[in-house]
Amino acid sequence: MDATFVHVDPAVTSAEQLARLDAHWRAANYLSVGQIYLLDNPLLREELRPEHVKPRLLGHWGTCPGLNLVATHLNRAVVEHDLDAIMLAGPGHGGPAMVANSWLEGTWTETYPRVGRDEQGMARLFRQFSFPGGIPSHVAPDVPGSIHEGGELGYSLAHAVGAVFDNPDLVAACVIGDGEAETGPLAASWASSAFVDPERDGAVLPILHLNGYKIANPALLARIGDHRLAALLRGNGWEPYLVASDEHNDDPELAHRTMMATVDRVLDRIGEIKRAGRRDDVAWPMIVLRTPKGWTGPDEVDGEPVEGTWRSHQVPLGNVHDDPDHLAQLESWMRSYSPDDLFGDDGAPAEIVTSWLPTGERRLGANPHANGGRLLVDLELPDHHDFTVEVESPGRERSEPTAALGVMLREVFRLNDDARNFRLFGPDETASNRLGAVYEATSKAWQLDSLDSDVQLAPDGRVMEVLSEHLCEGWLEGYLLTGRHGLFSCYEAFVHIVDSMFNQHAKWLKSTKEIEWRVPIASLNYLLTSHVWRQDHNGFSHQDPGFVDHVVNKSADVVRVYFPPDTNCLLAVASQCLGSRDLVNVIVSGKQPTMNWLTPQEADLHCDRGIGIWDFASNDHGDPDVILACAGDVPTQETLAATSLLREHLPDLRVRVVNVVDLMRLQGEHEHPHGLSDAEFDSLFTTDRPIIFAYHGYPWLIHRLAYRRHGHPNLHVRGYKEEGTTTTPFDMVVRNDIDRYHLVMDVIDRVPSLGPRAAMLRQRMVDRRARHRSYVREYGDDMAEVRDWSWNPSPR
Ligand SMILES: Cc1ncc(C[n+]2csc(CCOP(=O)(O)OP(=O)(O)O)c2C)c(N)n1
Ligand SMILES: [Mg+2]
Repeated sequence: MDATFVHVDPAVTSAEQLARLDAHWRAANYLSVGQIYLLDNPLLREELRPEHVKPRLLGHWGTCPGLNLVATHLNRAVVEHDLDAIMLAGPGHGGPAMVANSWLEGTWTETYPRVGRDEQGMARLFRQFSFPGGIPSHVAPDVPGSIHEGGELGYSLAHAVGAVFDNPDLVAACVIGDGEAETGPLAASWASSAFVDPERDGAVLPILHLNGYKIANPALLARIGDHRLAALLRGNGWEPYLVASDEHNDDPELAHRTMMATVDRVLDRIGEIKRAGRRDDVAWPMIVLRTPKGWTGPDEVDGEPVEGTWRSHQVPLGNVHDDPDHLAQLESWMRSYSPDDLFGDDGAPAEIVTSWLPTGERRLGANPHANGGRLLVDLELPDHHDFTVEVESPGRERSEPTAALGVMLREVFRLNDDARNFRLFGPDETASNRLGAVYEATSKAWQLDSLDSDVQLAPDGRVMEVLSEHLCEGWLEGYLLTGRHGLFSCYEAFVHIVDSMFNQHAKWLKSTKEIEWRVPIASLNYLLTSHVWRQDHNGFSHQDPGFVDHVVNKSADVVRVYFPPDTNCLLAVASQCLGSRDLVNVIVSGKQPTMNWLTPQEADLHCDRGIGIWDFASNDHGDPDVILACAGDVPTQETLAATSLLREHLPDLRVRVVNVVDLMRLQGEHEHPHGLSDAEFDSLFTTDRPIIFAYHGYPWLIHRLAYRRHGHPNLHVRGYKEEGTTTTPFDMVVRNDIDRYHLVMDVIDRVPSLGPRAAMLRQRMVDRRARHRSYVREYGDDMAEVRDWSWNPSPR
């Protein structure tokens, strides 16, 4: 094997072919510059004057010529290889390039008819870019053909891989910035080569763009030398082919010829790999593209080198309005592309630019995979009642919620086996999260060697396990964006690793809701388990319920958060989430044996409502002295245990138990589509009685959601307050004052009528907490009265 890159001899091709490729590339470059700079005079029919230039110059030039080169050559390959292809721009700040390509192939005008393919349309194309009322500067959802905005760098390759899962004929060409390649998620993404099945999946074609620079610094991979870079890529399962512009960079012909030949070769190689089928030593081909940053732009500005340096990253000529030299340089830069040869008198692209481009849905901006909702087939869901547990009496028996969900997911896999449109993603935790029943229907995807001691690995497995939350998230997003379904199960504490990726996906969904032609896609579903309250063998590092706090910052149109209190509720909620569209659903549920509270029918009703009074636990007869509210499986158990203590010791106290499954019900109806009206909220919580709320996560969130409610001054929330360690389950709740004894104390402290009457009970609660503390230290386990507790209240 070659020690460094594979070199392919430049193609021997006709002058016409080269002229066509170069014309397309120059046209795209011209349009990219035009978008950054011009308000008017789009074809430079007049001498350029300051008033033709935008008042604020916003955009990124440096990456555009590289993206355009890739798009030009991908277009040729789509036609000549009859490819079904999409293109992802990792450096999504190169928005002008992708918009330019869309306009040239016609998809922009089809999507936005106001922006015609003529002079006036070109003026509008230029004006709209990074302009109020226009379009964003990045490859945002507004751009036809985009599934990847690339605003936050790092996710391009993971998205591309997710896109080709179960799309055997799709090629996802993915440009990766050499700066982007320094990010953790992108660095991890190279490992994806071991998860793409040559038979069942399509192919990703990574194009690592070594333009040498980021915003203000050299890029690492451009400086480590060919041997180290090639070794890194090969070690990750890729065979790197090099395409480099000539030494002086002033003759693109060599780049065109090398790119042409190399693209042909790598596509042939992909074909060979797919024909050869599964082998554990597959090295997928990829391209290392070495061209100068800001290629074809100004060579020098104000005496400083710009082309081929970091200075070309954004707007190379910044002072066009006031500096006649800058203005002249801009004009000669734009004229260097010979716009008169590229666009006709009417401003439409000339035949040489577009006559050979792909047509119809083969155009990069029209490929249906990039508007995944168009291809979305409903997930066939089993009846979740087939997996529910029987509950004869509430709070007597326990079951493992996620284990039941695992059985339901097994059936989801079976029912959708032919459609091949569902996958489960997780960082090595599917079994640990007790979802192991899925392995009865499918295995874990794995293309490498396997040993006799390995279990449930198979090249065509549909469970994706890799110890990178970034990859799980990125793959799933790519899978969803191209019209499929999935679920990400993750330890609650470590899902924070993808906080930022969630942000970006939520922003994408919010934006697409405002873009009529984007067809809704399946929701991004998180199952957060192994949660804060039950980290018995892991401790403090694993205790962090804050992802939900992060999630609720996002647009109410997009986010939903569920705390099913038991197995039957988890099944009802999961079933609903799996069938939903355009949302991010977060489900938090423990994997440990959890008390069964509701029958399947009660669970359905409760989850439909999202919040409700638990009649079986309440004795308020419509006039409570106190409301005990709860959200989350462990807080629900502590609340019910507190309720039974109150019923035993203070039988006259009228207690109402309210359980919250759908956290967004707490918000106002004008703030969230699931929000309760004030009237509903007041009837549940009253406006004047104390509310003791036991919440799964950080208590402040409940205040944040309910701060406008009439009863808010009476609301007292208990939750996780960052007290934790490796200890018993009950010790965890005691340390955070959310235990049953403390909840009883809270009630006594807040119900004015109790006062001295309950002083003795309060003291007993203090004593029980003290006894608990000494007991766990002596025996290393919870007291029997806690461990063996079940709901058995005194009669009303
Ligand atoms: C995660 C992240 N960190 C920082 C930035 C800010 N940023 C925007 S572009 C850029 C440099 C990108 O360099 P590269 O990937 O090489 O792209 P190109 O050279 O093609 O412009 C940076 C740091 C970002 N967009 N995303
Ligand atoms: Mg770069």
